[in-house]
Amino acid sequence: MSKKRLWITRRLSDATLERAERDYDTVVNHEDEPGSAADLIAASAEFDAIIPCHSEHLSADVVAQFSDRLKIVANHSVGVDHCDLPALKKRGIVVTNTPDVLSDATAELAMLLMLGAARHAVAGDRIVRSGAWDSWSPAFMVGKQVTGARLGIVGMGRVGKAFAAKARGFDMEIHYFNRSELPPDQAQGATYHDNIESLLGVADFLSLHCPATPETTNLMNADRFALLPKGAVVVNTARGALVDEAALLDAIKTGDVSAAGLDCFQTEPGGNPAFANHENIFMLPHIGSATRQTRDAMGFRALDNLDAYFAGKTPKDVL
Ligand code: 8YV
Repeated sequence: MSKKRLWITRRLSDATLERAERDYDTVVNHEDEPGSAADLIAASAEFDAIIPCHSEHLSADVVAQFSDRLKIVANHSVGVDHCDLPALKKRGIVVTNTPDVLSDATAELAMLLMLGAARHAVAGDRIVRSGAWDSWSPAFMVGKQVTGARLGIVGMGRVGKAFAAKARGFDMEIHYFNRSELPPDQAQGATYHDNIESLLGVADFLSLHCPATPETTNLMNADRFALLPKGAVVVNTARGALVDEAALLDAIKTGDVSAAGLDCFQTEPGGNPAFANHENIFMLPHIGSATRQTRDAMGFRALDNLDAYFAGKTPKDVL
C-alpha cells in the first residue's frame, strides 16, 4: 500500500522527521516559516494529514476551504486555540494534540520565570553583563522569597499539577482554582478555591495554566489584578490571551504586582514592546516546551496519533 502523504509545517526535531519520513510520504517545510492560510488550504488538497504547530491558524474560514482529502490534523502542541475545533469537526477532520509529554518542561520554565521575576534576574544579568556592576549593598536587588509563600495556580490540569509538584520542593503553600476539585491523591494537600477571586486573594505568586478559550480571554484583568496581595508575582506560561497586558502594565507601574514572568504574549512572535522598560518583567519567547527530550516526545506523540488513525483505531489524543 502506498504511504499516506503528510505535511509537516515546521522544522520538528530530527528524530521526529526521521520517523515521519520513514513511515509517511512526508513533505517538511524546511524554511520553517509559519504556514499561511493559503499554504494550509493548498496542503489540504495534497496531503492526507498535517502536523501543524500553534503557529498555523486553522480558522473557520480556512477550514471551510479545505479539500476533502485532508483527514487528520495531528497538532504538535497541547494547546489547540489555533484550531477552530467545531469547524474541523463539521468537515469530519480528526484533530489530536500532545498532552502529558510537555508538562514537566513547561513547569520547569514556569519555575525559572517565577524565580527569575522574584529575584531580579533581568536587571541582575544586565548589570553584570554590561560591566555596570560597581558597588554592592545589603539593600541591593532585594527580592521576594518563594520558600513558604502562597502559590496560586489557575488551572490544575497536567501542567498545573507538574508545577505544583515542583513548587512543593520549594516548600510553597499550594492553592488552586479549577473547574472541579481534585481528588486528594491528586491535590496532594493543595487548597481548592471554587472561584478565581478567592484564589487571587491568597496568591503571593500566581501562575496561569489554563487553556485560552473565549471564557478565559483576559482572565487577568484590572479588577482581578487588584485582588492579588500587594507585590504579588505573576507568571504566565499558558497563553498570552489570558492576560490583559495593559492592566498588567498598570499593576507593574503601581507596584501592586511587583514582578512578572512571561513566556506568552497577546502578540506572538514579537511580544509587547511596552514591557521592555520594566526589568521586573522577565520575558522569554514562548519556549515552555523547548527541551530536546520534550520536542522528540511531542513529535512522537503526534506521529503515534497519526499511526493509530491510519491503522483504523481511535488516536489516543483525539479531541
Ligand atoms: C509549543 C505550546 O512550543 O504545546 C503548546 O500548546 O504552546 C508550546 O509548548 C508549541 O505549541 C509547539 O507547537
